[in-house]
Amino acid sequence: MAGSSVVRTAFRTCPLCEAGCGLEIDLDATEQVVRIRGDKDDVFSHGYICPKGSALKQIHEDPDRLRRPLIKKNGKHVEVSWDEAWEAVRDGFAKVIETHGRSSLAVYLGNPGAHNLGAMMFNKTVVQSLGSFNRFSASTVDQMPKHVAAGFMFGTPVTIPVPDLDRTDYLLLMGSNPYASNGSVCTAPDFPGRLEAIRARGGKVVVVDPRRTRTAQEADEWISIRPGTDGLFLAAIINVLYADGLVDVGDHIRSYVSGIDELGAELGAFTPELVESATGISADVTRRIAHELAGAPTAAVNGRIGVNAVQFGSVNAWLVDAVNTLTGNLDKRGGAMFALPATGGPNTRGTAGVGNGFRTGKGTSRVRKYPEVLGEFPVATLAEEITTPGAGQIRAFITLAGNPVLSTPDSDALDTALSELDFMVSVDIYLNETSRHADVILPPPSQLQRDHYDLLLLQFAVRNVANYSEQVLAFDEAQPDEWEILAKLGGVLQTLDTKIDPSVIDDIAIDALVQNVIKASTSNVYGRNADEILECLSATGRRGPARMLDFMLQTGPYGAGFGAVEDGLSLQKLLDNPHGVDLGELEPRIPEILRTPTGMVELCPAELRIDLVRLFDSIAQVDDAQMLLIGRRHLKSNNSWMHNINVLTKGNLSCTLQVHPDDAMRLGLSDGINARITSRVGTIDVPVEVTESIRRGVVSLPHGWGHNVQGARMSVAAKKAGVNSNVLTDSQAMDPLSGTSVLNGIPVVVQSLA
Ligand SMILES: Nc1nc2c(c(=O)[nH]1)N[C@H]1C(S)=C(S)[C@@H](COP(=O)(O)OP(=O)(O)OC[C@H]3O[C@@H](n4cnc5c(=O)[nH]c(N)nc54)[C@H](O)[C@@H]3O)O[C@H]1N2
Ligand SMILES: Nc1nc2c(c(=O)[nH]1)N[C@H]1C(S)=C(S)[C@@H](COP(=O)(O)OP(=O)(O)OC[C@H]3O[C@@H](n4cnc5c(=O)[nH]c(N)nc54)[C@H](O)[C@@H]3O)O[C@H]1N2
Ligand code: SF4
Ligand SMILES: [Mo]
Repeated sequence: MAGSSVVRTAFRTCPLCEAGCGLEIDLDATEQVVRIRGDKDDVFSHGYICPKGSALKQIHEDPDRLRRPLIKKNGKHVEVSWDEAWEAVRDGFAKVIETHGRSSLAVYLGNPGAHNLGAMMFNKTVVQSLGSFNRFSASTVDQMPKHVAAGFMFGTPVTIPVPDLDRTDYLLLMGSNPYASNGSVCTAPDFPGRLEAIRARGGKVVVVDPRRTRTAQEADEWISIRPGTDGLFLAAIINVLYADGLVDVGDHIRSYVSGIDELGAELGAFTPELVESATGISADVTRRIAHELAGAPTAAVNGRIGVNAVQFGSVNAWLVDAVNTLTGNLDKRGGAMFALPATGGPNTRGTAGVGNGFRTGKGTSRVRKYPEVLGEFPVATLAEEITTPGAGQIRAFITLAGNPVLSTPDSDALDTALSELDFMVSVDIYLNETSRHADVILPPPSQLQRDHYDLLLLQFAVRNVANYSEQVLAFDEAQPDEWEILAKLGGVLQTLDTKIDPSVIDDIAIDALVQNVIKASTSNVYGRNADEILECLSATGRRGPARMLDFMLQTGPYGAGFGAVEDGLSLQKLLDNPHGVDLGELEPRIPEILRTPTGMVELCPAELRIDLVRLFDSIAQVDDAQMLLIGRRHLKSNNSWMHNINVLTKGNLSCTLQVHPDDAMRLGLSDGINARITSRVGTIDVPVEVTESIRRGVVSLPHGWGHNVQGARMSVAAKKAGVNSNVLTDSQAMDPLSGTSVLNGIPVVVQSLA
């Protein structure tokens, strides 16, 4: 029996997705993981786990996972010592900087970094050490529209409301399939269970999606929408709220909302009748949903990938929260509320209730002149920045936990561009589709060998909690931690010297952080002595991210303030509570949370309103005969990088093109035969899966596949390679306000290859 050899049990938060489930990890006498289960005592996940969580064992043990640095020699990757790798990094950058200057350096930050304490603390060291503005990330194929909308409405890009899942009476879920994904920018372990609880307590769940997903099947109602038209549907809902006298933001925030009349005027033309042929949703249904939202005791609208990675991503994100506000549900129990994260954040610091607000376009990309958003350029512009000659052309490139060759639009073009670079470094655990282009690959330890705290996603949690996980398994010999790799990479970039010690960079960083916070009059350590605090922090023997986290917890909204607040939070308190610390239900935060210059919720900001003209014009552009491609996710897959884990990929290949039976009939397609699918930028052949669960005129393909490339080292994934859907997505198609790529609603032609 597996349990018999267990000598110790560790508790740890799963870092694989936003749910952050608590895991119970049994180890034997040789420090092998025997079994991973959901931690029943976790204060947030209560024992829930999905199949990916227990696969942390298999990821750790995967023979293909990199344990030593690789250098490309004569076109082949070979293992080298860390010293040799760092020398190659220094030499590579030195040469490019000497020839082309620092403006030729660029970085891409991938998704796993958002769930990684070391990366959250030290990615910025790399970014700031480049000396160029060429920063790209997975955000512009993901949630950037939410940051833009939140920034203009509430004053900071992370002031994003989440549906109060556990107390709401009515949930309208748009473009999200939590039964597969567990939701997103809405941290809620066991999201499906929380949806079922809404229905069990007499509430209603409505899903808007072109696919009848598992989430739609389990809901009270599925509304099938034409891809890309959610903005019109939302505009029509708002139109009804005004026309039928249903607008009431509620007494709780009435004096803090501006732009109510302006928004009504802007959307006066978007009647349900006008948009119904475009959205495919009858005017009656739109009216009914508007009335249901306004009439429910509490209600919340939530929108994710299917309404963010589309042509009106930012408008959609804005209108979702406009509906929440107009129906009286913003910042209300059971409505759309804001978390109060234990580590604090941009909306807990500074003066409560007012701030500098948000802006974009502090610079533009070199080639296409795309405006900067949150210090980044759209990843859809990356390939052209590498291939277009001229001053500032990207010649050296770093990826930090990213696989843009499979994750970003027009992948073939990016793949080719990466092969033309002078120098590339990847900090990654695999030699994969992207990192095979790297001259040097620096592998961090496995997830189980690192400590963890979800610094980012707990800002969007449906309940306030804090949980810290210690490293479960020891490092392999000579293995630096991920934060040490990042700090050193930053140091080498700055000094072009390999002798730089990460701990020196760490000391400088914590010193700067402490100096800053003791000067803030609203902080709980205002005016304290920096040396005294630094001594307290260092007395624990902790360094790196753990030490910084301790400082952030102690000076956060629940913090102990280094003795200033009795029973307050500190890292020690989290260590004493391995199942997490529950900080309670979400509480109203308006007006304190606002950081707009006016101190108001801006319901109709000029920067977002400007895109309504394009939204209106889109009605006339809808073409019923045009096939549209959308994406999807599978429970046992995680973006592009977990397909090397046999326990997850065994069984049927999930990389199929879903087609409605009527379309299949018309196009001569049937189950298992190959279809050829062509977009403006690419063509791929993929097996067909005929299913009633997809809307007519729409086809669906998951992303993150296409592992049959030369030079990668993912032996399991290569056997079930699938195809890369992003060969079809178009780098010219973007949400203009956020620079987010259009990954859903791609015009395609589908042909039978039978
Ligand atoms: N068509 C289409 N494209 C999409 C999407 C879609 O819905 N449709 N979704 C988009 C979304 S939401 C996202 S977030 C992006 C993801 O885009 P990316 O972040 O670029 O891609 P991932 O597949 O997450 O790849 C993560 C990389 O990090 C490595 N890695 C894993 N764990 C670690 C770690 O702990 N440390 C380090 N250093 N490396 C690690 C993996 O080996 C892999 O190379 O894809 C986007 N692309
Ligand atoms: N198992 C698993 N879990 C994951 C991931 C994973 O790859 N696998 N990735 C993680 C990441 S990085 C993220 S960002 C989250 C994403 O989490 P979700 O946002 O829930 O992502 P999806 O499951 O892709 O659901 C998107 C839904 O949008 C629908 N859709 C497509 N186009 C449109 C449209 O125009 N309008 C509407 N209304 N719907 C549309 C699709 O049919 C799909 O059902 O998941 C995270 N969790
Ligand atoms: S849902 Fe699965 S992958 Fe996500 S945190 Fe929980 S166990 Fe990990
Ligand atoms: Mo994502």
